[in-house]
Amino acid sequence: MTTPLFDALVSRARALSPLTLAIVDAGEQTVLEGVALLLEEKIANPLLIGDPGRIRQIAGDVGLPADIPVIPAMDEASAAREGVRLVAEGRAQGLMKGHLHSDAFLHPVLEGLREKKRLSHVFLAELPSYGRLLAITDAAMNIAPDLMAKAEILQNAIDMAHDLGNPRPKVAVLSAVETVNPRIASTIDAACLSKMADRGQISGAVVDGPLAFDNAISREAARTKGLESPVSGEADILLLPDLVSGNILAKDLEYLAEATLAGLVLGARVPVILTSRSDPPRSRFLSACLATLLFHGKVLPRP
Ligand code: COD
Repeated sequence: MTTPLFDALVSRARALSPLTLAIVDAGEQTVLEGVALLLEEKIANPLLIGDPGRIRQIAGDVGLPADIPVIPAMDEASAAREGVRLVAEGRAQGLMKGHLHSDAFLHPVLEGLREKKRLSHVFLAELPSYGRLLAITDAAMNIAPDLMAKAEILQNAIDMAHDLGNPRPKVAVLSAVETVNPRIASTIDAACLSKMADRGQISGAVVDGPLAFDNAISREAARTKGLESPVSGEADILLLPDLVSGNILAKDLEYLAEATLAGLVLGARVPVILTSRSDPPRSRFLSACLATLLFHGKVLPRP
C-alpha cells in the first residue's frame, strides 16, 4: 500500500536531528524490527530497555548493531519506570511502548511525565479511500471521558494538527446521528463541544457535531440527508464518544479498509508512542516519525 501523505511526514522527520527514544520492554521481534527501521532511516537513536539477554539475541537476528545501548529491566513495571526516569533525567527525548500491556506502561507515564494537560491518545490514519490524514481520538487512553475531558482531548489533537502544519483542522464530533437526542448522551456532548468552539473555549479549528460517521467522511452522504456542514467530507479529526467506539473504528479501518496507522499519546512532557502489541514495524516507525516532528515542533517554527 502506498502512503504518500505519511511519506511527506517521514521526509520532514528525516531532515530533523534524530530523537533519543527510550523503548520500554524492547525484547520482541516486531518491536526490534521497528527499531531497525528507525536506525536505518536515522529517525531515532534508540535506548532499549528490558531483559538484556533476550534483547541482544533478537537484536542480532534483526540486524541491529552489537553495540546498541541496552538498559536492564527484568519486568514490565520496572522497564516502564526506567523509561520514564530516562526522560525525566533528560537522557531520552521520547518514550515508546514495546511489548508490555498499555496500562502497565501508562501508570508510570502519568506519575512521572504529566504536565498541566490531560494526556490523550491520537491515531493518525492514511487510507486509500480518503485524501487526507485522519486523526482519531481517543481510542486508547481515556476510557469514558466526560464533556470537559473531551474538550481537552480535542484541544490536544488540534494542537497536534497545528504542529504538523494544518493551521485550521476540521473536526467532526461523532455520534450515531447528526441531531441532538437526549437519549444518546454523546449527541449532547457533541453539540456542546461545537458551541464551545464557537465561543473560543476550544480554539484553532472548525468544529461540528454531532455528526454520524457517514456525514463526517462523505459530503455526498451529508447532502442526501439535507445536512450542510463545513466539515462533511473534509474531516481531519474525528472525536469519538469513548475509547471502545474509537478503538473499534481505528482497528476496523486498519483491518478492513487498508488504513496505515501511527499513534501517539499527547499532552505529556515529551511525545509518548503507544503502540499496540500487534502493530507492524512500519506503524512503529511512522509513530516515531510523528514523535520527532512533534518534539521539534515545540522548539521550531511551524511549517
Ligand atoms: N490525563 C491526565 N491525568 C490523568 C489521566 C489522563 N488521561 N488519566 C488519569 N489521570 C490522573 C488522575 O487524575 C489521577 O490523578 C491519576 O492520574 C490516577 O487516575 P486514575 O486512577 O483514574 O487512573 P488509572 O491510573 O486507574 O488509569 C489511567 C489509565 C490511563 C491507565 C487508564 O485510563 C487506562 O487503563 N486506560 C486504557 C488503557 C488501555 O488499556 N488501552 C488499550 C487500548 S491500546
